[in-house]
Amino acid sequence: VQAVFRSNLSHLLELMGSGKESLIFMKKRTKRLTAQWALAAQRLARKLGDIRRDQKQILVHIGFLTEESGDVFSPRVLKGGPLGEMVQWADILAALYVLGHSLRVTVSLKELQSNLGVPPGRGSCPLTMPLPFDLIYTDYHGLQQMKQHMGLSFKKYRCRIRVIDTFGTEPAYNHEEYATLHGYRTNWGYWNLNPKQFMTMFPHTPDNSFMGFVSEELNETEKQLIKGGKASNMAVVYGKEASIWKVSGKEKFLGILSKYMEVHGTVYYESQRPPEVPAFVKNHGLLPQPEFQQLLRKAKLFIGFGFPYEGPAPLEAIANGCVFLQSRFSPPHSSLNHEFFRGKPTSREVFSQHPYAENFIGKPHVWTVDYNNSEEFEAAIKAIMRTQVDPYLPYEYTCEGMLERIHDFCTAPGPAPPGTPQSPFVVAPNATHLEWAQNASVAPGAWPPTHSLRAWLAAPGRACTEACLAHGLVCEPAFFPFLNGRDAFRKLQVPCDSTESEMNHLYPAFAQPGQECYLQKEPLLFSCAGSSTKYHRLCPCRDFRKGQVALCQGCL
Ligand code: U2F
Repeated sequence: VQAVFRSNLSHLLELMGSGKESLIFMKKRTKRLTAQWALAAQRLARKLGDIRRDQKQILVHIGFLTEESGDVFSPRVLKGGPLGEMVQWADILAALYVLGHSLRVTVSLKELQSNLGVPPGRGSCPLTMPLPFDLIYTDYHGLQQMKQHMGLSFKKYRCRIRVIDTFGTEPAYNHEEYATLHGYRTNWGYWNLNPKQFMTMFPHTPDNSFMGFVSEELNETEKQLIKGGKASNMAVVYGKEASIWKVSGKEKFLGILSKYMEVHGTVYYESQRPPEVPAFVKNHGLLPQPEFQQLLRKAKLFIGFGFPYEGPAPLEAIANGCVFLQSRFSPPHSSLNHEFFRGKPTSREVFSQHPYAENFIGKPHVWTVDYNNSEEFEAAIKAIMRTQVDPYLPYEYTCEGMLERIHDFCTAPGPAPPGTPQSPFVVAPNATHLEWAQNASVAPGAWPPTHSLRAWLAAPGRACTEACLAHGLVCEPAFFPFLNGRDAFRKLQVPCDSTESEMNHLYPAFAQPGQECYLQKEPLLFSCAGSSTKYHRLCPCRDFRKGQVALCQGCL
């Protein structure tokens, strides 16, 4: 069956079920964004022309909302608890539905079992039975439940699973044997999936897929209206839960801020002002999403206190014409030194509250400063008050951008099979850089197209994620197989005295002392993330579209 774009979301709202506060929040959001989704669908349809798209049977099992995994989120929806995950799931559902796929949505173990055809109450089903879905979107909780209740089918069909994983899972943590042997085993990880099956909220590492979410897009008239209506001395604090306001040094930097601006908050409270919120702050209490947006439209500044990490709110603030001010983390936070990230299957270092805002948006919309340095902080406030900024939303966070990206995931044939034979390279004048020969014979339909491959030998201690970015490119793990051979080393003029093939998430790589070259033995361990001062890593990079980093320039 061919997939047809949909613009009426009322059936989706029915599919989403009801009862839980989290579902109510998600449905309100979907309803509010219907017109935006419809418009985006129209635009993408025009762009794609008459490309044939197959309708997929998709199960969406939202594990963290099931009672069986504790559902700690739903009771906190109206109390300042996290909403980012619900924002994202609402948008995933909307995107898949608008693309014309056939959806089932489950938020309990019972519903999951009945959709999978597992007899309830019998625990796991020992037999492999046909799976009536082409794809299953779930999260780590859902994955656990499926493993417990699908029996052998779980293994058989696991390539159909997509795991929504906010902060990402690096290959070293995903590979069971490797994680166990080398200390990368965590409570979440080692599922031996293809790392691309994990889908993140922001484009953290290209080892995973970038799912994202959306923020409301403004038309020109609205943008002008907002610019005209800004109160230049109004700041809103990022933090809907009182605990976020317990931050050291707050008196000092909030004191400076309040000299220049009126400080507003949207902190949840029961009957009286939480003691963490100073008296000079005008607290509106937790606001419903549309009212929160209205507040952002009036404000000049949205200021973060360091937590929550990587949420949707800063993008909304910037889309509504605010400047986002956040603290720089030095040293960076990671699973090695911070409670929040401890046990998460990633060693990514987070250099500020919102690295995406810092690196992909930046000034004049985003200022990242040291809050302990009063001069730097005060100078930033003064500069921000002087600058005029336009509302800005990166394309990848618009409805159209999200549809375009997911459409691509659904249709792309996936990474080239490991062990693809070596293909011709051209050596760039600078011998540390290879270009894929334009006329190289490659598998038809391979994605991303191999002509976008650029290979670099990274400096010691540098991860491929960074090495590629330093050249204005992104690391593309699908291209690792093309670099994993003697041929690639030779073309890069790397003098290998010996070559060994081993399991190591940093390989292919070159070690200077001893002139040894190392190849990757285990395709699941190809990883853009990770570095060691011992190795020059061999990095596959590709170009990307500005505002849609998941896609390369010539690949739609
Ligand atoms: C992030 O979770 P949060 O949900 O805490 O992220 P936020 O950026 O604070 O906000 C999410 C939404 O809350 C809305 C706002 C955002 O879309 O419009 N909101 C609101 O409705 N009313 C208000 O008064 C204020 C905000 C992240 F998303 C999660 O994945 C992480 O688990 C969590 C911890 O790092 O951070």
